[in-house]
Amino acid sequence: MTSIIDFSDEPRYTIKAVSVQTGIRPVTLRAWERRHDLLSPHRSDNRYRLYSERDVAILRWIKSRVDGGISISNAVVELRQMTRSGIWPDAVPAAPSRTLSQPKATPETYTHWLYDALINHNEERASEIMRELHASFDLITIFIRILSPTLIAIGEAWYRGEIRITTEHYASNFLRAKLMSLLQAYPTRRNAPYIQLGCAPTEQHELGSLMMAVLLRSEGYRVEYLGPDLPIEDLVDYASYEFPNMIVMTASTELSAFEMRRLKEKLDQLTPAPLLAYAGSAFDHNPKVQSMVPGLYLGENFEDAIETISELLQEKELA
Ligand code: B12
Repeated sequence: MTSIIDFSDEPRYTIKAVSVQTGIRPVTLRAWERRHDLLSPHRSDNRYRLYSERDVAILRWIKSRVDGGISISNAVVELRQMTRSGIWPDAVPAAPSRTLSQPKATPETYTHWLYDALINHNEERASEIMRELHASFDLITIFIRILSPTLIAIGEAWYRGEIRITTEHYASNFLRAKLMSLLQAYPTRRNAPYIQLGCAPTEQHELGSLMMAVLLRSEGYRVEYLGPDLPIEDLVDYASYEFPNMIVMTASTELSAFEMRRLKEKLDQLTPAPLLAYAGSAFDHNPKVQSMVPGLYLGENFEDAIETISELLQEKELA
């Protein structure tokens, strides 16, 4: 038997990859980390958690104890007592699960390939790349390390006059369609906490919001994606009979963010009032815009935002 201490402690896996390997949902992983001080995964440069082989082995061991009927707090105490006296438990063999296949290339190389396929309007190749990405990487890696840099490179090429606006539109519409079909591939859970997402009035940049909608659905939430340029009155009216638990709005310009300054006041008149949160580049690194719009700013990191949303919804449930 291999002991858990024999596994590498080099940071490697994102939370999604660990979730696939262990069968523990990301929300639960974060809750165990927060409430029981179970692990402190390394944080990458962009603040995403990275877990080691040893972390995965620890989680498998803890899960086997919990599955066996022991409470999570007792399992953690048990592990701590053992490790304190220098004994590490034997590793629990991995249960068969959906494993991601070995990627053909790094996320950076895939970014180049996708950029080339899109600026050459090569839809077949771009679709093939998307299929490979889904087979080999978790959603956070695909969104943050491949799709976002591809979009930024396209925006810069357009800004420098190297590609036409038609090409930029073609590329963002291609990615929008892929994100929509990903969103629709997840089941809609009627009984899970209900989150509506969309973009501020005049706002057309919707891909960040759409990515977040996919991530939240993959976490098991009931998610409705409402699209770009939402009129505030209509949004409030819709919320008044749909009763979402939370509304998440995005804005990339001060102007569109400013359009939302009365939204919280209006939503607070509903019973029950939904939670309101914001994100998007208008707020990122701009405290003036953050303070101008009442509501909670989620930050620019998708993983942290998911955690904040999970905490807020739990608090709301307890209230
Ligand atoms: C695609 C695109 C468009 C598309 C959008 C299509 C669509 N369906 O979304 C279209 C063609 C509509 C468009 C229009 C315009 N665009 Co444009 N666009 C882009 C481009 C190429 C990519 C944007 C994108 O989707 N990025 C991917 C997302 C994921 O990244 P992000 O938005 O930066 O978000 C980050 C964070 O804010 C956060 N985040 C975002 N959303 C959310 C949500 C949650 C919940 C959380 C937690 C986090 C989060 O995550 C991201 C990663 O950190 C950028 C280039 C660039 N450098 O970004 C230009 C860019 C943003 N656009 C720009 C401009 C100027 C415009 C126009 C004004 C052009 C014009 N003259 O008409 C219009 C504005 C329209 C409007 N009123 O909104 C400028 C903005 C400059 C500035 N800082 O003011 C950019 C930077 C291009 C450039 N180099 O000049 N655009």
